[in-house]
Amino acid sequence: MEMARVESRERAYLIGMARTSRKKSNVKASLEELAELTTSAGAAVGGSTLQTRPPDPKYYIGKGLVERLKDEVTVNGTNLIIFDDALSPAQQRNLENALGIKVIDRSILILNIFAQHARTAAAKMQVELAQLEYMLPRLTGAWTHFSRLGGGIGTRGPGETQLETDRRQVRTKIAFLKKKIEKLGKQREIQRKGRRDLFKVSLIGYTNAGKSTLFNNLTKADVQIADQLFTTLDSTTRVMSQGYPHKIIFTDTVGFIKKLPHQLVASFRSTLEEVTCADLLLHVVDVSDEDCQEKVTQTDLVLREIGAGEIDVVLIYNKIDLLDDLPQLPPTDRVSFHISALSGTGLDTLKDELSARLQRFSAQSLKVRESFAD
Ligand SMILES: Nc1nc2c(ncn2[C@@H]2O[C@H](COP(=O)(O)OP(=O)(O)OP(=O)(O)O)[C@@H](O)[C@H]2O)c(=O)[nH]1
Ligand SMILES: [Mg+2]
Repeated sequence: MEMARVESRERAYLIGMARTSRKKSNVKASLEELAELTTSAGAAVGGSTLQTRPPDPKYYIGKGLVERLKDEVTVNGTNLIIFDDALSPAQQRNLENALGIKVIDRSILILNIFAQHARTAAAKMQVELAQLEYMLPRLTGAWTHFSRLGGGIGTRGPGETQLETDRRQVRTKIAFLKKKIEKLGKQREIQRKGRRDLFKVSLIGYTNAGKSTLFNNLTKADVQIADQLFTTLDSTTRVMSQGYPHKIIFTDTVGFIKKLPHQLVASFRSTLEEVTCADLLLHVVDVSDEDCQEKVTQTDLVLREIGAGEIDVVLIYNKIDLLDDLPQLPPTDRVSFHISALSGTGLDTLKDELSARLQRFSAQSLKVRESFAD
């Protein structure tokens, strides 16, 4: 049985496009990440191509490559094409008609991984909403024949249910989900009000940086950790007092990625509000990753997008146990720490910093309360 499953697995061919050759190395890194996303979603990567040219209105890629892809399909058994960039619904449809196989883009892939990893009711609702919002403008053409092209990536909802493809039903479902998510947001708001006077620290960063590992280490919680993209989708909060001068609240939450579909950012707003209400952000960075500077930049972009760009940030350079020497990183005016969340190296120094900031925060809020009392 296991054999049959592997045989029927989707075999994907990946395509990235650089408008100028200057952009090539960025696109190459992005393609490598697309390959990771593809395997995370459960498909095999059969090959990839990086084209340097302006996009073609009809197929996005050049006609020569469309011909080569036909060979990929017949000779190598490719049954899925994944683009690193967003395709217009028309381009997607033209390519699918020319090749006879499913064509998707990075956004659908990310949405699909979120759908597979959603465990809690809240995460499931938020992912489904994002998927439906993404599909709605596409339902006229390309999407409806996904059912003809079979299941797999692009058709899965949370919990492996098939997504609706009827416009009217999709609209009704969107309205229903929005209402339920709004209710959930209100509950979270009430919880947050109860913690108004406490020092709130949120762990944020690129996916797979080690946020949950650090969170577990700081709080002795038992959040799931895995070497894959988007393990954590919901936020977890713990109040700590042991080892700190006052109560402190830690929150672990969903990771960020380059080109995070904006539908996801919108529907995860209530989860991400834990981040926007924090007093301090611990920006966790995997320094063993060659591309970590670019990932810091991308994370900062998402932070600004969700309205958390003004919050105090401490950089946490994580996974130093994987390096022989401390990493050479460009100078930054932000406070930074080198740690290994896995082995615990550097955590004492980080905790001292948190204690000091907590003291200052508590002294400040005491002053504010006294001035109100006067
Ligand atoms: N060597 C080493 N590995 C680490 C360290 N911290 C985390 N990891 C590993 O990195 C992988 C990702 O860790 P997580 O804590 O799940 O990362 P995350 O940032 O929560 O990831 P998402 O929830 O998927 O966004 C796991 O395999 C961890 O064991 C570290 O300090 N050193
Ligand atoms: Mg995590």
